[in-house]
Amino acid sequence: MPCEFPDDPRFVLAREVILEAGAKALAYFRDLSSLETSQKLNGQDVVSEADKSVEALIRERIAAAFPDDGVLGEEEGLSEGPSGYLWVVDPIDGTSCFLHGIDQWCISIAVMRGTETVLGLICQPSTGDLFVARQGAGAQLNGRPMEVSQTGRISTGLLGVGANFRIPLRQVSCFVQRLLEAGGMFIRNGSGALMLAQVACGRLAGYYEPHINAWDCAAGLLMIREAGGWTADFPGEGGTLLTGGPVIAAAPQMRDELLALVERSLEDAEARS
Ligand code: LIP
Repeated sequence: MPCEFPDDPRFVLAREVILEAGAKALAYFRDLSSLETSQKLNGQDVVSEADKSVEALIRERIAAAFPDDGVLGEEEGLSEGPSGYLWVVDPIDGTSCFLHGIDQWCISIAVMRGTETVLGLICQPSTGDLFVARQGAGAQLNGRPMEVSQTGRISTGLLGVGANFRIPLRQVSCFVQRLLEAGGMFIRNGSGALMLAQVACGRLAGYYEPHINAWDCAAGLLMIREAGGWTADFPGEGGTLLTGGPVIAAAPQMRDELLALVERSLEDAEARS
């Protein structure tokens, strides 16, 4: 498949690196028995040598080609650079599925120039899907233009919902209740990046997670905007790239319905606290 944006040297490198990193991650995925893991927040928030090794590879390739660029990675954090470009990297997004042998995981790479995300790439090695976007130049899935759903509504579309232990659990349970009461349905696979990519290509009608990290969502949010979708500001009021924040994204016809459900569910959660 030809390079989608061959005139952008950072995109050309990012594309080469995400495919190389995907092959490395897939090799680990096919032999999980000897993989060393360790807990972060709790038993549901685990990191493995695969995450660390894949991020190290990505960082090495970026440093060799663009030594003055900064990198923000899930496992090694922020390395600043003087160029004004920042690479935002999740080496394996959907670590939980990955470690349980379920193929719902991906690699996510975004490139920011100043405060703007200008490139986004998400690769799902188990299916071979490569989602890409460049600011102002559209979004593509496997080399073909992609666009958000034109018909999905809360009562007919499928919504991605993220859940984690970084926020009060009521925020998730209250949202799911509101969604089901409105006739909607959700899936959760533990990979915010992959769910956002599925919104960008029209498979999901939208995505909500009360808290997500920049490395999970930067690439996917650009794709959704370039594919004609709506995204709430990230990380939102009071948040930073390092703290993260809520993520809300939808096909344009779904925006108002989804926003109303989010706002009402947060009121419900507050009332139960
Ligand atoms: C995951 C995110 C997901 C969130 C999970 C986890 P990881 O990232 O993509 O949205 O719900 O708690 O943070 O840890 O698999 O890279």
